[in-house]
Amino acid sequence: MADPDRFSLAEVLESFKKCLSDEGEILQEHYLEGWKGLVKFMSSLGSAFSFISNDAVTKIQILEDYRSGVNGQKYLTIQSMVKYEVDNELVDLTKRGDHWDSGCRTLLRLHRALRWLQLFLEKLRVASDNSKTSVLCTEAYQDVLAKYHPWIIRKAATVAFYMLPSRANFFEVMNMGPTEKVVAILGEALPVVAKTYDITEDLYSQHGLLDLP
Ligand code: 1PZ
Repeated sequence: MADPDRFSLAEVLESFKKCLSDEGEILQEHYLEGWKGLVKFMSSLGSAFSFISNDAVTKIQILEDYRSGVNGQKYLTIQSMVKYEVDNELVDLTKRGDHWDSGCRTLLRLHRALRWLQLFLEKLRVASDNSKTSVLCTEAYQDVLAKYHPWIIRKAATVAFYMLPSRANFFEVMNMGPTEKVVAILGEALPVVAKTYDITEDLYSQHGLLDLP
């Protein structure tokens, strides 16, 4: 039985499953719930990761504030947010200005990190028991996320990755039971995360929002 007070990756993956509606809309409530779970997980990894979780928390909060604000209805799904912000010129498209903290640019940062997560978890899933989590994490980071970060962040992130526990301990912190079960849950859930990523990527691409400053 999973202990409800501990982080469980299964719950995070459940949130990412729930965030995808049958119509292909992405519900922000569950998307952000998934991110909150990941932040909880990162805090259990120690203070070396707090600069990463602090940034994620700030971004989640910006989006939560829109959701609970006067125009909250417009932020129900990622699709409705994009339409609302683009139609009303609430997005800085080329350089940071009055709308430096738009929902669209804030979510884009989480969206890019979701690609890292997908890649990292896939690497973990297929890795052997003695493979180094830090190496898998660094590879996934270099492949998809590092290009968006300045040198100083890349450096700090790479140093933090060295602190990651072994694959077996990592699965233990994930609180999902024996390794075979973790591998099975990942195999089932990762395609859903991939679908959420792809839908967001297409949406941003259609609106020319993939390089928001
Ligand atoms: C399991 C170990 C955790 C590894 C996390 C891998 C991601 C490394 C990201 C390093 C981010 C460092 C902090 C600040 C970054 C910000 O500059 C950028 C861009 O935002 P801007 O400056 O433009 O406002 N922020 C991001 O890229 C979002 C990062 C969110 C990271 C969430 C990680 C979730 C980890 C899940 C753990 C399983």
